[in-house]
Amino acid sequence: MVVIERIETVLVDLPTIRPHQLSMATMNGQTLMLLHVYCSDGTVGIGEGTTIGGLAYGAESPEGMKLAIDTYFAPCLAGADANRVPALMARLDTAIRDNRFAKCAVETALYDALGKRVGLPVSELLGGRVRDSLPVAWTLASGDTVRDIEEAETMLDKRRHNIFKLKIGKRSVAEDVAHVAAIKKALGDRASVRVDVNMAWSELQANQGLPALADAGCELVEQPVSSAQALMRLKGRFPIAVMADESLTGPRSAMEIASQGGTDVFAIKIEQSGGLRAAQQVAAIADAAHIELYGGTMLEAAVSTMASAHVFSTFRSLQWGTELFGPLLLTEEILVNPLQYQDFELQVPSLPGLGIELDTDRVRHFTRKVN
Ligand code: MUC
Ligand code: MG
Repeated sequence: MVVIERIETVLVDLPTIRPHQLSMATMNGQTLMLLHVYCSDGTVGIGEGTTIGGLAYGAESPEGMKLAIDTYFAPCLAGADANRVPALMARLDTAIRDNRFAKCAVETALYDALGKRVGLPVSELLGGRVRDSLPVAWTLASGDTVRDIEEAETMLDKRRHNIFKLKIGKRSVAEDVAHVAAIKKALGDRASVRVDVNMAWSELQANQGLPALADAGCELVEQPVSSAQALMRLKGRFPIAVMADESLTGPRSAMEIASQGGTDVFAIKIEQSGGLRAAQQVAAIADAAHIELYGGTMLEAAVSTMASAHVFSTFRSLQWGTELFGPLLLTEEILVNPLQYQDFELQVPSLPGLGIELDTDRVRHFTRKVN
């Protein structure tokens, strides 16, 4: 039997290429909680836990995940059969409540190790991929309309992105709508424009903002309000797709939303779902309820971005593409071979496990010294 011998975690701090402005936080850097799972056959799996703006997005932080894994997850998994990933996750679910992001990091590492052991990519362990590359949106969030337009033009020229998500919700509804309209006017039919309000609007503001956004040529609005009930009330009211993000916290919430009126689209995130298989379950619920799919990000670096890519590659429908651009927002490369972004898509590797290798020197260089 191959058993889990030990689990090690580190915090890695990486700068962003520019300040990234969201309604609830401005990010100048990203902190990754990277973990290694060492197995008795010599295989080593890697996983990542990342959040947005520390605790600005949710109840877990990279520092908290490290503490939880070192103190509670690692003893719970030591000595267990490393091949039985669903059984290991069930064991964690019994022993540890919530901690969805940390669980996702652990499950990622367990599947990476299993894939390396049996010579299969994670996507095949998850039932099999239906695509080898994924469309990738870019987020315009410099806080400045002219700079955002320049950034979008550069991305179009490089053929890296032609879908743009604009972060709004920090300014007034009228100012935000003017910002979106200016960008859509500059880009025209060459690009699709969407917005993410990150829950900043009241239902009244959303009722004012959505029709104006639709008029401006914006095709989708992500989580304009915090209440799932209000989100569902907005669906179908204006000619703009309504997408759930923060309201989706795994299969149970997906089931509740799907059965109570639903939204047009689900932004599925592996960490927010509580893991790779949980994200697939959210996708299955969406499919059954005729809710369209989008592959979301927690602005993760390469490890969790690739774990997400393997999961999303198994989705039969992926009507709105993905936003797996996280590594491109960081100034530093932490892989031996960078992820492949070309012709508006991210390639999903077909090597065993996640199909990536960490550059250990660079990871060590950016590892926080006092953990
Ligand atoms: C979110 O709320 O979707 C995704 C892209 C981005 O810039 O921020 C994230 C978080
Ligand atoms: Mg969002």
